[in-house]
Amino acid sequence: MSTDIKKIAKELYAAHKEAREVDRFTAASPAFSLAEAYEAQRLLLAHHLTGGDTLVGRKMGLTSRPKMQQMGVHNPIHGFLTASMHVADGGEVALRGRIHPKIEPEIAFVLKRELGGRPSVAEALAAVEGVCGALEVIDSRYRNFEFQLPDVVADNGSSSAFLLGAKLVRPQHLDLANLGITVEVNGRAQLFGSSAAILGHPGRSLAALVALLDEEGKTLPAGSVVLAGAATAAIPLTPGSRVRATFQGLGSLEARAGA
Ligand code: OOG
Ligand code: MG
Repeated sequence: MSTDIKKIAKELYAAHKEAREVDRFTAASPAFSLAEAYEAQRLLLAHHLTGGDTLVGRKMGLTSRPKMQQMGVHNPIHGFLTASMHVADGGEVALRGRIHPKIEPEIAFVLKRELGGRPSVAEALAAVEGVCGALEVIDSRYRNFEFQLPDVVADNGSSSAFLLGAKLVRPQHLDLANLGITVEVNGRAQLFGSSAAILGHPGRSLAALVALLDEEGKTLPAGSVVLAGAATAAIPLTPGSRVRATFQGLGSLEARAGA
């Protein structure tokens, strides 16, 4: 029996809308494949767009060892970012409407021109307008954040919201291969990391994303925002907490969790 991709996308969209967890699909359908999962993700995006949202970029996930170890899944994946997922720097991330949100520091790229094909890291970075620090809120729609690779791909890489730092810096003005990152919660340092954790260099994540999209016959349009993947494990977003991420050369940004 083949997997019902349409049903999976519909269930994940409903789980997102209603902030309710579902069981991972690979439990009931062990044959659910990665190719089917990306198809389900495309259908999930179509549900969001039909609901009035717009596509503003892409995210990479599981590009660092801390994340792979935390989640028990060991291959980079990608997902989409929509306009309604964006929260302003310093803004509130509502906990109502989310299931079990976590937050993680990311490096983001903003493209000045379209990127397609299979670029080298240098070619990919040449299309970048600027780099900024970012935070991603992830909120797996799966019970206990438990999934296998096809499940998390279908669920848009657990993505829920993202915040971008105000300081946009040209990539050539940064030592992107080793930017220090600190995350403080309510003023206390909780996580330390380096951009080196992201495939050795976040530019590799960008180039890998473009190559993965090329396999689907897609490109990254000018203006796209790309999250390269978290450099550290994610931490639970607790009610009323303030999470501040500081990036060497890129300043800091802050998210406030709602009640
Ligand atoms: C999967 C999403 C991973 C990242 O930055 O590695 C991700 C998860 O942890 O639920 O966004
Ligand atoms: Mg992430």
